[in-house]
This record gives sequence, structure tokens and C-alpha cells, in this order.
Amino acid sequence: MPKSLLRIFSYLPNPRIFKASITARLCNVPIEIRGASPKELKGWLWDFDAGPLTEKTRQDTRESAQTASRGYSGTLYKTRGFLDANPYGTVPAAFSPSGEIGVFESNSIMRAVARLATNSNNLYGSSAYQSSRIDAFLDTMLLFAKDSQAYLLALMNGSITNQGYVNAEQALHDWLSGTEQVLGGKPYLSGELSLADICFACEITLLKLESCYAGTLSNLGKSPLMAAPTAKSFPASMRHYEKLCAIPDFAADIKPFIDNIAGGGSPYEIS
Ligand SMILES: N[C@@H](CCC(=O)N[C@@H](CS)C(=O)NCC(=O)O)C(=O)O
Repeated sequence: MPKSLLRIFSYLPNPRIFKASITARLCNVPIEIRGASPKELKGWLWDFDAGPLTEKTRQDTRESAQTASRGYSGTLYKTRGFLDANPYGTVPAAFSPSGEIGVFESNSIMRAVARLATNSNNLYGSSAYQSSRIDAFLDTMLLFAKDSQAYLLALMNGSITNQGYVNAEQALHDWLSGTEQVLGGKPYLSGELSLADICFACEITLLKLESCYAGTLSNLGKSPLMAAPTAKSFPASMRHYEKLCAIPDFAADIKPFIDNIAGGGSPYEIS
């Protein structure tokens, strides 16, 4: 087995990690993914050498106990080394093989995988201009992801409001209006298949979690954004998503996740 070039720690499954794992498959980069279900991860030591807490590590790491800050609630056990490498304390968190250098933010973890490839198949562009265009799409997706995260967390913890829904709807509209502009006439967001398309597919996949809370939305008189007119008014973007999901290296992660949601799989609670 080739030596892993990047270790990623997260709750699993996590569409944010799919960005890195799809990239790794497409450009043949060996990576290691460590983690457990969202609930189980509360009983793990968050560290380069992450693993389930034992009575001993729990005692040894009392000083690692931290109040969760985003998504999780209660206590999480993050070591000093984890926070030095990943100062915002979030997952996914990636590490260089020695554990010395941390990479945080799922878009940047994905970029790291492409940069580590011997042959990235131009996934991160083949010129400074193309790479920067890809970065520009990734920036717009991070803006969307912030609103999408607030919406999904509010659905999960039962605090969704009409305003929360409207904010997410506006964010989706703003994001897709740009992708629609491109995809109406071109097969990919930036020339050929790139990190921009990978991120696009993974952010939509993550948003699809909303369908687990269709009942909550219906009580607000709303439907899931991906089933509502908002998404339907961006047909080229929706077709692009389906096209990407059919690529085997995408399907390997995305299909089981979507099948689980469609089969009424257990809601994805992380607190
Ligand atoms: N924009 C970040 C989002 C990461 C994030 O917010 N992760 C949350 C879980 S959804 C987390 O690790 N929270 C840790 C905590 O609550 O302390 C990314 O794409 O990586």
C-alpha cells in the first residue's frame, strides 16, 4: 500500500471530505481518512493521532476538554497539537505525514491533495489564470457554504426560522446564478473538469441533507431548497450535478450518501 501523503480526520461520512477523496481518486494521491460517526467523534481524542478516548487518555487529556464551538455541543477533547495545527478546531482537519503542518477548511484540504499529485490531470488548472479562476469559484462556494451550514445546523437542532430559510434560499440563488451563467454554454465551470466542479458537487450533496428535515420545513410552510423552485430555476446547474454524480470517482462517495438520505436514513445529527 503506498504511503499516505495526507491524513484527514473528521466525522464520517462527511461530504466536505468527499472533496478531498474524489480529488485523491482522480489524481491518484494516497490519503488516509480517520474518523467515526458524528456522535462517536465526541468520544474521540481530536489529535493528529486521533482515536477513541480511553479512561487513561481521558485522564491524561483533561486539559484538552473544550467547549464545542460550531455544530457540535458540549465537550470535545482537542489536544494542544491539534489546535496548533488547526487553530479553528474544526473538522475536517488534515495533517502532513509528520503531523507538523495542519491544513483546515475542506476546500483547502482538497487543494492540498491536488498539489500533492504527481499528475493532477489539470484539476487545479494548467496556468496561473485557470488556477485563479478555479480559486474564484471555490471562494464563491465558501460564501455559500457558510449560509448553507447555518441552515443545516438550524434544521438539525430545531431552531430553523422563516428568516433562516430565506437567507439560505438567497445564498443558493446567488451561488447558482453564476454557475448557471457558465454551464448554460460550457461543459465544466473552468475549461475542463476541475476542483471547482468537485466542490460544486460536494456542496450540493451536503445541502441535500435538508431533505431529512422535510417535515420541519413543511411546518414552516416551506419545502427543501433542492426541491423548491429555487433549484429548478437553474436547470443547467442541476444537470451538471447529475452528470458529475454519474462519474465513478464521484459516485463512490456521493451515491451511498444520497441513497442513505433517500432511503430515509437516520438524520445526520452531530451534537
Ligand atoms: N468551512 C469548514 C466547516 C468546518 C466546520 O464548521 N466543522 C464543524 C462541524 S460541522 C466542527 O468541526 N465543529 C467543531 C466544534 O463544534 O468545536 C470546512 O469546510 O471545513
